[in-house]
Amino acid sequence: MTEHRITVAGVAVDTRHWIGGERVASADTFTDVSPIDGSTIGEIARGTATEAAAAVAAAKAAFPAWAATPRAPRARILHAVADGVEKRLEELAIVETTDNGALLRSHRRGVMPRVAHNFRFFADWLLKLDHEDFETRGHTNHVSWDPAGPSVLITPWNAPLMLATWKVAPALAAGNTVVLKPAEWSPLTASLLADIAAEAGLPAGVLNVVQGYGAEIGDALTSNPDVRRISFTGSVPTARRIAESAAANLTPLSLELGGKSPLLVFADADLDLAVDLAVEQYDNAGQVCLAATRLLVEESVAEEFTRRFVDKATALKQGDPRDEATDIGPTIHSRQLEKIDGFVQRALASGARALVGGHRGDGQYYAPTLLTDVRQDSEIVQEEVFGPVLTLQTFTDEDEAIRLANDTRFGLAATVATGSRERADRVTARLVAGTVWVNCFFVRDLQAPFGGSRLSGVGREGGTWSFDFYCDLKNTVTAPKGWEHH
Ligand code: TXE
Repeated sequence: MTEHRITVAGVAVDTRHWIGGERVASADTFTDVSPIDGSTIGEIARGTATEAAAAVAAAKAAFPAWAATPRAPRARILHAVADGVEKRLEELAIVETTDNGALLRSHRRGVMPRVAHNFRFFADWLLKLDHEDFETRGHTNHVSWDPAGPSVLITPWNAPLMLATWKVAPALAAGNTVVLKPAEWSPLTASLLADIAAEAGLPAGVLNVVQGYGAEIGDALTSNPDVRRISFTGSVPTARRIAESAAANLTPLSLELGGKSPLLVFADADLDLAVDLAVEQYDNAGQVCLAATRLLVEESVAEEFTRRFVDKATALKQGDPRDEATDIGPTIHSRQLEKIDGFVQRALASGARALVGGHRGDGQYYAPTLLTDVRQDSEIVQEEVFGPVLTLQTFTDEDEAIRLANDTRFGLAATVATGSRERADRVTARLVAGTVWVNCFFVRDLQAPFGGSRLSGVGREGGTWSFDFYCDLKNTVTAPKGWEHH
């Protein structure tokens, strides 16, 4: 018999789906493995079309009451979810690290506090969501945000709970009900979120969680005609499949996909800062959609930049992500490791040179890598690796820097290191990217629109943009006074 409750680093996790306020098993399971040492964590309910349909039905049934719940109590419940996240922060952090291998210290101090903040932010935003009425020839226009309906949220493994709650929090705040499908490589914290939400008083069916392989359960979720919104973070090929599946019902999509973002280092930059920004790209073993994986450095400072970068990168400590001193943990899965190494070995075979790394480490670890002598049209420069692999190219002037920076199919982010305000203004205006950072990286305010251009995505998440996505906007036009019956 399958054990439905497992203990992960001392924390009890239910491995079943969460549908309509109840734990539901599947006939089959899949094995969840820890990237830290390849050990088996447990057997997780493996969802099929049956559970997908049940979860959407539960979300549909719960929708009218949740949508009709006034804003203030809705916001109060979301704050209570945030309280629950904060109360169980240590547990969430250690379970996430065990499941996806990202650093425990980041989960403790950065990621999980932000998970709580995601709920607080959208709860507060809900309370001030407003558009001033305006007049048209004496008629009043009133804009309202009507909850759209059951929303399917499909999320990846690189920052499981963080990315899930970027979607769950605004969707719930907007008055929608949710079916969350976490990635099969890191399903555990979504199950804990279901517990926390229930304890916080979220009514049954408002948040549902189904687990399983995307290929087996995904289509049943995304093609369901009762689903009113689909929000997805993941890969481009999967996004295409979801778009095809959603096409029958023209279900609106929000797609946050990969990137191949540049870091432009100009000769007038503070070089130590630029090197720090570059080394930071190895965070989470490079498994970050925003990572600036293409270092573009002005030729006159390239040698010095490289020297300082190599010093810093080789001093990084790779190892157990639960150890506070560790800088880089393992890659998520043996398949991801193979994929990363495939990219690197093909690049080396076609003439690239490794200035740092260029090979696997022990187990599921990949050595932080910097490749140079790479061609702009080569695979390693054009395709997302999603591992600790950076490329280094040089440029001689601003035009060339911008041409190289914009010359991929992606447009998620870009970072500029320069000491000149005028240059920063000129360059940022010409970069194709959803987010541009100047002399900084990863600063993200939930008020700001977040998303990508080109193959990096469709739509924006954050602040008002999230509410616009999860709602059906309605404009009510009322004739001038004088028509009311008394
Ligand atoms: O992603 P998938 P994978 C990129 C990164 C990485 C590559 C592959 O380059 O190397 O994608 O990762 C679900 N219908 N990013 O294969 O398949 C799946 O179960 C519905 C960038 O893990 O896109 C999971 O929950 N859903 C990215 C989610 O999609 C389906 C983060 C993401 O998995 C489905 C992750 C289907 N047919 C990977 N097939 C980023 N933007 O940050 C799969 N899924």
